[in-house]
Amino acid sequence: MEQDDLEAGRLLFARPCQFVAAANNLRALPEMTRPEIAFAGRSNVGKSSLVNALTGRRMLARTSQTPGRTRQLIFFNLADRIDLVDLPGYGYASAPKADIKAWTKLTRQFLSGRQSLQRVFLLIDSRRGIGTADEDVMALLNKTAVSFAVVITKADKLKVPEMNKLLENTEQKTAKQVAAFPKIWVTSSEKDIGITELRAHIAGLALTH
Ligand SMILES: Nc1nc2c(ncn2[C@@H]2O[C@H](COP(=O)(O)OP(=O)(O)OP(=O)(O)O)[C@@H](O)[C@H]2O)c(=O)[nH]1
Ligand SMILES: [Mg+2]
Repeated sequence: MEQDDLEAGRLLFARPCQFVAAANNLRALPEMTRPEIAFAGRSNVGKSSLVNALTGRRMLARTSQTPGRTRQLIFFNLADRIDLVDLPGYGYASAPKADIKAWTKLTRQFLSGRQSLQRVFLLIDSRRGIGTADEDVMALLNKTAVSFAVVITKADKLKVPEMNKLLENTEQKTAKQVAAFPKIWVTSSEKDIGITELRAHIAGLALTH
């Protein structure tokens, strides 16, 4: 990655990032004023932690050991340039059924019908790899032609050979996805791996609008 891009990422994420809205139904979604990028993935995969790591603010998005922490779509305005959207997780079996259905429906609606949505980051836990629920989400994004990129989280949990195997497997599973961005991002919010690069990539997305 070019030095200029990294610098653009650093500058963008050094600017203010503010809470805009928390939505638990379609009517509560904020107006589409800025381009948006959303963080999607299973419960507990590390979506909120990644938003915090990117923005360098530990407490911006609420994280938790308990899966199912983020129950609404949370919008953050980054530097008046782009909104970061922290989504509720999917695929957490022991959450109350009615709730999970409601989150999934709103999240699905958002992912499939939001014109301002530029890119979805689909987070995959390094210890789990791509599962059935993730494949369902990829199918939805393909169908609705929403561009997505796979982001491996918790990279600190794997040794190099394990990571290489995971990457190979992930590449195989995403190769056939037409809406998938070709590069797979490897990150650790805890150990600050890949965060600088992801910031630069997002700055690139913000610049083109
Ligand atoms: N080792 C390690 N743990 C992480 C990392 N990122 C997140 N975690 C942990 O994973 C757990 C879940 O993190 P969250 O950021 O709340 O996950 P989430 O995807 O927002 O979860 P929901 O909101 O429930 O869907 C927390 O205990 C975090 O500390 C990482 O990079 N490395
Ligand atoms: Mg969360």
